[in-house]
Amino acid sequence: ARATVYGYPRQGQNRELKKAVEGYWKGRVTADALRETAAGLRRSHWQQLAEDGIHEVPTGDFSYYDHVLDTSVMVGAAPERHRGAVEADALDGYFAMARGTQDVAPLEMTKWFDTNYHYLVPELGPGTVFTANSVKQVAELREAVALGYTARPVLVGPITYLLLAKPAPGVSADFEPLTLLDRLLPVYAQVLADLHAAGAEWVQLDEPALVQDRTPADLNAAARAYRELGAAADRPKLLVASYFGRLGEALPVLAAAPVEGLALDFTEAGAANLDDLAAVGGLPGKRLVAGIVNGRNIWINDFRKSLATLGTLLGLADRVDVAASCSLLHVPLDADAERDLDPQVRRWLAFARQKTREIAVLARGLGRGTDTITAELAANRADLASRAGSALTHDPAVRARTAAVTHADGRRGRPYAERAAAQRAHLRLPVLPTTTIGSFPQTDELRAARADLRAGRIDTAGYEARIKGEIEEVVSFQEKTGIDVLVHGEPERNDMVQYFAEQLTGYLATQHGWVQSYGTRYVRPPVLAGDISRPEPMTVRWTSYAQSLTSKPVKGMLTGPVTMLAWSFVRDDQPLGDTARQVALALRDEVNDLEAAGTAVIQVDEPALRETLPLRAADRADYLAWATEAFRLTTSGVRPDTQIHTHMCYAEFGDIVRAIDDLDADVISLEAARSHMQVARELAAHGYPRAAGPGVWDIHSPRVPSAGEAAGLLRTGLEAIPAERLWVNPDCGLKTRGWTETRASLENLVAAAREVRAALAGDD
Ligand code: THG
Ligand code: ZN
Repeated sequence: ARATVYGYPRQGQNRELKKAVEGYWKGRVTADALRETAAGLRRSHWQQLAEDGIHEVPTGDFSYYDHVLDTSVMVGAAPERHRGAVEADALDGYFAMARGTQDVAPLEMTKWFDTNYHYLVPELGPGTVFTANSVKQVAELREAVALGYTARPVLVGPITYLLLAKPAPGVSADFEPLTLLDRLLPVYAQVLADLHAAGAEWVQLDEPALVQDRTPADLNAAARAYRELGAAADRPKLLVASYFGRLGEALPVLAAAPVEGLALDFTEAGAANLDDLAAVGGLPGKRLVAGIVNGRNIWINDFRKSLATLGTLLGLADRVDVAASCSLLHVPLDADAERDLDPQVRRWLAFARQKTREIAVLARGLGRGTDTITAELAANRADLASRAGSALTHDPAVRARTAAVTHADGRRGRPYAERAAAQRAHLRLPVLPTTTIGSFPQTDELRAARADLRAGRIDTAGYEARIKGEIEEVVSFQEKTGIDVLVHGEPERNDMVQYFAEQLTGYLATQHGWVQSYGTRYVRPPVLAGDISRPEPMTVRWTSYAQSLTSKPVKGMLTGPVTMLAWSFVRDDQPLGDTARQVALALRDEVNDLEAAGTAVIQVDEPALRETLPLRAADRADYLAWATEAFRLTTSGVRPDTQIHTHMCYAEFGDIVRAIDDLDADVISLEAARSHMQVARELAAHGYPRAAGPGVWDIHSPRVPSAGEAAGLLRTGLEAIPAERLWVNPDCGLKTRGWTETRASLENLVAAAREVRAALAGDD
């Protein structure tokens, strides 16, 4: 059996790629130097893979920014507005599509399935003409071949590419990109021919879109695509890869297609693939690549379980190879770099390098017999046992507390109408109250102060003095501007998940565990490894300090349990719902402590609630049940007159509007400025009974909205939501904005609220 992977982290151990690309943007790195760095990274990645025992390395998975954008370039589908830039200079045109220019908007970015990676959405229309451009794919294959590697180019498959696309600006919203399939297939056939000529024996076509619910028309298109590509005269062998779950109804389609290989996910998410494969009679005459090492978490594999699955697969295909369940893009590079971690805990972790070694061991055990890997099996068993028996993963006090949770713990004592009356009396806010989402600009000085603290240039007292100074400025600005519900501005927080993870027992932080989020931006997700508890209050000091400076209410700010899970690497040894309940109880203590310290308004953000929605509709009810329950458990320990807010940052949420209602938050703020208050109409259409703040300032752009413009949006909001339930706020937190536009925009926002209030009073 062969060991292989579908893709590898691109950035390098010290994020050399980020530095080179951003340096190029700033004019400090030449195009040649950037290409040099990129080629050096590819070389070192292939070398690592080969050293770690991978027989067949991927090519073409490398990217300066995003592999879906690379696919758009490969099929000649640059949007009209970027054509000039692309023709003038391929590299600059590429970055113009990714980031936009002074005059031209970039492609839209959205999440890659249910991962935390974001891709650039292809824009297509009835007029789209595709042309083959295999330069990048051919060049990277040649590099690997010249270095002596057995290489397999990896492409986004034609069905997934079209299903991820959206109608170009100006094209009717009901245009279906999949109708372009017949035009796209000859282009793919040409790229395959070019790769064949360059020496590819196999080419991989990724079709993760086929693990989602698909219509019969989609499935027919997939059948047609692979019938046609399979019939091409001059082509390499084709491996169609699926990942992120079970293929379901697409499995018989691909099994019957004239392609030489199929890759399936056999981790927990794709477990049903095993029975489904047996049900279609296996893949006689085909190569099966078994994605058995989880490519999305950071835990070591269970070799015995994997070998049992692989053994079953042997009877179901012509040959069985071993891989990770998906590209290793979604995990950090090397757990051995985590020198600060307890070595005991380190043994439980597998990042990309450790996973490739696991794949190699499993391939050897499968091919040559388990007696060739006895030492590895023993070590694996010991590592798994160490994790299962650890005090970190099993805290009896946490277990007892979660077991004792009752239905009533997740319910506010009083219905919304009664709470709203109590809160009106308690808070005495004007109609159309103004507030912000929580964070204020994270200035260079603040980041420098954090770096100074880490480097020991200032002590804790010096750092905290700077934080207090910043809170004083933020509070005084809000008072002067006339905001009604204030925030402390979150200057002490590096990241809305990391900040809490660092303070909760059961979470581990990494030093170098970077994972690409989009383009040159990376996150370092904390590892939710064990039972979660909160040794002491996490935010009360700062919120109380801000409250001591003003007589207006200061809102307490927390990250909700679902987002704490979504932006972490979560444990895989218990159901997600159980983990969420532990985090919820820890956060509930924080909510209650905030209330006890005199905080009358507490916001629990859940920007990731929709992101983690399962790919298949059938799995969604279960998810939404534990997710909403965790939020309610977090927020239901307070008095009726304490006002619970939540915030989510996406404009489209039709598929979870019921769940949002179930959260039973008193106030929700949402992204809305770009969509002209569409969310307000959606909430109204659903009969949403509580208060809402559809954003009137799009903070994702430095543009300052005028008071008139914000007032116009408020009036539009009032058509859907009555005045006594409408809040006035920006779309999202302000940490990425500068102070200049923050000052101007918030002044305009308050002026807009006053103008509309006055008009409402005049109507009476
Ligand atoms: N926090 C966490 N996860 C997230 C987000 C977050 N995932 C989804 C979304 N928000 C991703 N958005 C971003 C935005 C900016 C950056 C990364 C992800 C970013 N990163 C810095 C960089 O790469 O230079 C590194 C930041 C750091 O030093 O920690 O700018 O808000 N957890
Ligand atoms: Zn937001």
